[in-house]
Amino acid sequence: MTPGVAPDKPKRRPAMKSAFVVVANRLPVDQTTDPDGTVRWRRSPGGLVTALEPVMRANKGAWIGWSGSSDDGDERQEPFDEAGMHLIPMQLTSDDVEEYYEGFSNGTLWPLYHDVIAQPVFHREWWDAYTKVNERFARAAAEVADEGAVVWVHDYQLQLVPEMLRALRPDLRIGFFLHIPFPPNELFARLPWRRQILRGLLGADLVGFQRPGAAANFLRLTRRMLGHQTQADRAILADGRIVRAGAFPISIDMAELEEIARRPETEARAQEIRDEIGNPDKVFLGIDRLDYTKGIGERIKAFFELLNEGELSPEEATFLQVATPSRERVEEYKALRNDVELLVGRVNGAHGRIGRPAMTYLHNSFVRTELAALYRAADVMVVTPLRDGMNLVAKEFIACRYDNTGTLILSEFAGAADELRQALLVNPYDVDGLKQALLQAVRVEPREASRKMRAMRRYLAEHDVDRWANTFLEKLAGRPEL
Ligand code: GDG
Repeated sequence: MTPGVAPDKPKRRPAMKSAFVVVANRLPVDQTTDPDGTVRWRRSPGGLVTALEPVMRANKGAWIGWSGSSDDGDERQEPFDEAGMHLIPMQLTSDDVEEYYEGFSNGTLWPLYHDVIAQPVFHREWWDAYTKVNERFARAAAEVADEGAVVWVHDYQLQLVPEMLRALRPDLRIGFFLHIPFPPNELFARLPWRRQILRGLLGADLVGFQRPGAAANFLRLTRRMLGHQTQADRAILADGRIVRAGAFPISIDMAELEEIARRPETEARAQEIRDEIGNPDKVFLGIDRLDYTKGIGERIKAFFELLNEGELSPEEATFLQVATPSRERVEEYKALRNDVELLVGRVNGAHGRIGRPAMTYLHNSFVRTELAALYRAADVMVVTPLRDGMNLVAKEFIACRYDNTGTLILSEFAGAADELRQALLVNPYDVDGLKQALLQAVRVEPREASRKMRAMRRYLAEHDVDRWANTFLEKLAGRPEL
């Protein structure tokens, strides 16, 4: 069955049409409620919205996304304007949240696309909900897009939107960007709805991935599963339409973060953090969403073994791990939290002293200025995902090290490893290798560390998030030569 959508009666009529439309699972704003019950919107921090803001302003851009709240139909959220953008909130019911978001997106696709680190769960009801929610997003985009507009669809929650949208509005130029990895046939083939997903993506004119290997996986799968001809970076469909696929590694707003890092109050806070954790010689830092893809347990285990073996003492080095709460209602995430917290307890039970833990673990989220202070307070950033589309934390650390100090330990399974070649690259499954890297980072010659940091900063200054967005949009605008 083709998931093309029959034109539907518009449910609301936005006052304007946009030449540029972003479709993403979330809106770039968060809803907050004052004590008196007034609902407000606050722009959520993040590179994507910063990068797209100029394009949005220049094109009367519209952004379609879920507001983050679940609403079973009592109160409709109308489109509104904020920070130069026309925002169109999509309503999700609590069933949608359970089946489309927590279910198919985070219980099926997320583990499947991340090397099956956790077992993906396949439920037909979840797939039905995923299809229905994708249809609603596609209709909303079809309604707001001006004649010939550019529509940029984001991420794994919305992979059917390109095809559905093309069926409704063949005049549009449609781009899709996947923020997470795209798996090879050996894993992707398990998905009962594998062909539907591929067809969904092929509705776009350009499909962007973080790494070249992911784009190659996608093209190989379209050939193998759908029988399309492929040539270099493109698939040629039966009707002659060409779909391009390529790598567009996402980045960060380096200038903005560096500016925060350079503020005297950030430096003062960084010093305060070091004092509070007892001024050890070296500070290891991890900052991650609490997710099983991030390899948090592996890095703590490596640190624990170094302490157990007397290779490191808590006076020499301490570990600061921020684990931002994430997807807390999904079973796997509850189990992960228990595992990590048990391990932290063991480390501190064995090596802490009264008032002086061997490692500090914070299950909390922080404002950006505090994150910048943490990046400044650290000596060694430990980024060890078992699989990661890109990993922006690695890039943010580099942005904050304007004095060319600090060492980055980086998993070769993060997209960032393609670009940050001067990092200490590790296989996160290899605990001995991780231990060696931790020791090497503690003992590195300052001149050597500084040479590497300088090279990575030079690279990042040229490859920031603006360049990422512009490269993608320019490629999307260009007619593919035949
Ligand atoms: C997906 C892909 C890809 C973290 N804690 C706090 C906080 N953060 C911010 C970080 C960073 C972002 O969240 C996390 O980005 P990552 O890239 O590390 O990871 P995912 O969330 O898994 O993102 C990933 C990314 O999409 C972009 O394409 O790189 O591979 O999985 O910016 O700073 N921000 C605030 N408080 C916190 O406590 N304010």
